[in-house]
Amino acid sequence: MSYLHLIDDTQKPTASRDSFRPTPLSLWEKPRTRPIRVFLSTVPYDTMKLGYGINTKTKNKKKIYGYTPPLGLGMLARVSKEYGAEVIVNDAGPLGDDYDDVIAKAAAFKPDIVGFTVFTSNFAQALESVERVRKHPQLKDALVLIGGPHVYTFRDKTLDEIPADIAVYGEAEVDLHELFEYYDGKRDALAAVNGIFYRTKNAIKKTEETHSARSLDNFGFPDWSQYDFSLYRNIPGQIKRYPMTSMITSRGCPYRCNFCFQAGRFADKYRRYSPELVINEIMKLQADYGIREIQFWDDIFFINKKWVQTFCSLIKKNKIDLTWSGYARVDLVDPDLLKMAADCGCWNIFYGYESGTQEMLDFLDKRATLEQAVNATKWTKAAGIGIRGSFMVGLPNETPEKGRKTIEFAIALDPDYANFNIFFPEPGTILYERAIESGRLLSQSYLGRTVPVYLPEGYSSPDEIRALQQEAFRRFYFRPSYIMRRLIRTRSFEELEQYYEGAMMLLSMGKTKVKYAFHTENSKTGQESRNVF
Ligand code: B12
Ligand code: SF4
Repeated sequence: MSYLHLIDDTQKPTASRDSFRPTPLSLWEKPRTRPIRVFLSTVPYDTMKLGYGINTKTKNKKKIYGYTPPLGLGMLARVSKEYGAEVIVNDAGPLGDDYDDVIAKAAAFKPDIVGFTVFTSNFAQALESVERVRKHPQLKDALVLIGGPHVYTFRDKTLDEIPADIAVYGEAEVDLHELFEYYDGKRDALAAVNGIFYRTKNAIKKTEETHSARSLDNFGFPDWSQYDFSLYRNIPGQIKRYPMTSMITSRGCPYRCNFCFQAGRFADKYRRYSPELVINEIMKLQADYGIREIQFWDDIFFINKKWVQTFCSLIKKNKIDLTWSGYARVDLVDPDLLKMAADCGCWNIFYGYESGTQEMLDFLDKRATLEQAVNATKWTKAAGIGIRGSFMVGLPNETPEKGRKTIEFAIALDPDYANFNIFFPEPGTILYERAIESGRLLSQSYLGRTVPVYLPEGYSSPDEIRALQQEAFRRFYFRPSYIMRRLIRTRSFEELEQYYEGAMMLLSMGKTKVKYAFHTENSKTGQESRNVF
């Protein structure tokens, strides 16, 4: 592809080099006449529609739900500013940006570097975004970076598929700083910038890993000034008070559930900020932005009792008025811990229950029991904390009968909200490898998460899985006792509106008709299929 920047890391950069110099040339000016300009963006992607198959258009107006601030880009903005660069974070989803909007904003900023986050789910949108940057006359010289979960997994292949210059394949704080140093001549060659794949004349080259190199306390927190907090409204029922933000107090997960990206081959090493630093940051967020609620996105917020105890005691000591929620494992909570959390503002916990049969939990290497799920649920309710539960249907080895056991278990546990996800074999995980080997991946694979992409032996068709998911939502949410309870507990018009919209969203799920075929080598071109459903 002729529009790609080919980088020759064997030569020191000089302004006289033409075809292989990294662009833009302004980055090489010595002394630099202006700071490096960095435009960081998420790609246009309607999370609710494409991620959950939910139509968010209610009462003839589109409401934007399902977004929280892109913390990764905020971290990179912080690194950029600390280096002296000028930076903008553009969160396309909640802004309602389409490609033209993103590209117009980028062009207006005249960036030297344009960076996009790529998820596997939004690969197509990332590809389109990068291609448009390449074609835009005012952006064609910008260096294009990509990073995020998709790059963690697909590594050098991402540069085969997306015409970016550099792919950062892990967490990027250190790598971006090193890239800036390279432009300032403090690093001899791109080969000395760790954690990246980059193009040379003949090949895509990889540099050393920086993965999980530093303690999180040294990284600091995102540049919060990049976010317009009024934009962020997560799914109805997930947030109690606004303005809200999300926050991460740890990275990685020490567990190895075989379906989970966090346990995948390229997952980060587990690390956590100190509770004192987190509390400090929360107080700053409240003083500067009036934040009233935090959704902790840690894979397991309640992983270490001592950490949570210190965190809670600091909330009390500093009289912080905060409501918050986080993820927990059913085997890691106890009544004391839950009471303490409730007492310092925790109003909701998210449990990954996954399945209603022990056989499936063991198969998933979840290392938790149904009994622990029952106890954790009982204790959480007793502490006065609400529960969101996540379940999966359409798992390998599952049959519709076992799937129904999951529905019945969810109803018996009776959390406040339950999500029934169709199993998605996440690239980089053990179950993904097995799904490939089994030949039961469907050719709709990466178009979205709203349809089955894997057909277990026990199901006759993908539509049977979708029907089971629908049945799960219907049986769980449209129970008269559930509806009554929700209505009785409703305290404000805003809550009522959220429940109404949540119900409308559920009713709009799964309306699209999809044609499937088993995935084969040629499926991408649509030329071959063994069995069409
Ligand atoms: C918060 C979150 C969300 C939020 C906000 C997303 C956002 N814009 O950041 C919301 C709710 C919108 C969301 C939605 C979805 N999410 Co999500 N989400 C997360 C979560 C819990 C935390 C992300 C985070 O903030 N991490 C902390 C920051 C500091 O790390 P980071 O984002 O990875 O960023 C670092 C690096 O990746 C890299 N990097 C990131 N971007 C860029 C860009 C450039 C240019 C460079 C150089 C580097 C770089 O540098 C950053 C700093 O080190 C992760 C799980 C996790 N623990 O990471 C899942 C996760 C990222 N989500 C996931 C999924 C599947 C989804 C959905 C598809 C779910 C759905 N059914 O719709 C949607 C898709 C949304 C989309 N736009 O495509 C998967 C992604 C798997 C994959 N391979 O793509 C994850 C890993 C969860 C999981 N275990 O499976 N998500
Ligand atoms: S499912 Fe939860 S506990 Fe298991 S690896 Fe993923 S984040 Fe960790």
